[in-house]
Amino acid sequence: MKYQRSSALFDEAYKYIPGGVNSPVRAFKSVGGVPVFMKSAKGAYMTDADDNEYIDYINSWGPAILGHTHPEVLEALKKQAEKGFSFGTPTELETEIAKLIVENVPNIDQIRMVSSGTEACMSAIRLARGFTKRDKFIKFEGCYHGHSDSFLIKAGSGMATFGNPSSPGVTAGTAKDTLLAKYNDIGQVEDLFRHNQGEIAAVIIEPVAGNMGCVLPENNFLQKLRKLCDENGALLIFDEVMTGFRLAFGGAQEVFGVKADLVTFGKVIGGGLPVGAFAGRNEIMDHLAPKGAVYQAGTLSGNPLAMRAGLTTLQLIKSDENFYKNINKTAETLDFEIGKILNSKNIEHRINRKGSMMSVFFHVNAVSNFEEAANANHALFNNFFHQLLKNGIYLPPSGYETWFISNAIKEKEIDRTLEVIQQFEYS
Ligand code: KE4
Repeated sequence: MKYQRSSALFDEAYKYIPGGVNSPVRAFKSVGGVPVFMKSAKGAYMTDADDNEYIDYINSWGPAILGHTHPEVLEALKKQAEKGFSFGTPTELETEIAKLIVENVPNIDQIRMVSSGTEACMSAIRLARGFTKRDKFIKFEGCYHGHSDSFLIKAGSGMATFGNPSSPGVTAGTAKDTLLAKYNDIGQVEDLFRHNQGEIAAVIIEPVAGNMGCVLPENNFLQKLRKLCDENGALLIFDEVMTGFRLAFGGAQEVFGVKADLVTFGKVIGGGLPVGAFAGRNEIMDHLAPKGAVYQAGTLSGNPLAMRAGLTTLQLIKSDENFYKNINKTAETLDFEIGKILNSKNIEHRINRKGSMMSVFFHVNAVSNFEEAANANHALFNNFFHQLLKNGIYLPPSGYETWFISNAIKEKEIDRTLEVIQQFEYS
């Protein structure tokens, strides 16, 4: 692989864009090396500025679940663009996609569109606070809900204390209302409710975590959170920015049979265009402006291009009765075959997978929370990442991220991926 163009482009970008990127994870800081600049993508493949081609396991961090530049989405987007890009007025299209989502995702009556997952999660917490008239909320170490201040918090010393800012610019006043617990540790959540009685507005969780690598709920963790929230008058918020319309058409609520009070979305529902959303039952959503007093707004919320790309994507998924069976089967095959290869090389590892989300952790045999994810051998992952990259396979550039399988990845791509993994010298 030649990277001259990417290298030159990175130097140029570095002059005008902080760190040369518009989102930190793209800078390859975790895996090292020069980030590859992509110029086009189609189906299962991306092409970089040096005309190298890659099998894509990021798929824009989830949105390209159909594969890149699906012809029917492209056609629909072209037609929509000819009618105008954004009006700042209500449009029928927004109702059409809202109706489709409300009719197919359990326990929601209304949905508000925004332009990112960050906006969706930030707004959901504000709405939960406005609805419950409480200030604090619980999140889990290793879960990421976007970059709004309340979420950029690391664990304080001891679980009864408050969180601490994990980024400059986040105030202690903000951090004090964010409580942290370990993913899959229901005892810590019980303790937080006990130490903060009547003060906790919500628990927000990635029902399948994808931001510490893929980590699954265990021992009915979600069901136990539901019970604790009911007992303490707190709302349960499922952050389904990743899992929404990826794990199933009804998302994680459908897969796990657990009712959330608010659900956030992003990624897939915009088909690759900027989008986010949050949804819930009427009793809660009616508190949102202009109907209620909880304010939230956005110039490009529900804009026609993102709505058309998202609606067409959802319609294509819904029309294919084998869609989830197929992408889940692809992930299952990769999981099984990669496991066979690593076992044959006596490489201790853990592959966590749910549906079409998966991660490979090296030199650990179980990963159920952030601490265990951090104990994996990330130096080895970084070598693994670069071995695949130089052989035309693009993984998420961090051992703390999740692979997103698209419906465009088929036997040919699986075989090539396994061939390269087989050849890797694990040192
Ligand atoms: P955005 O603001 O990036 O659209 O969404 C924030 C967000 C919220 N909730 C979950 C569960 C998420 O995974 C995300 C964003 N995911 C990351 C991937 N780890 C986006 C990639 C990036 O930050 O560039």
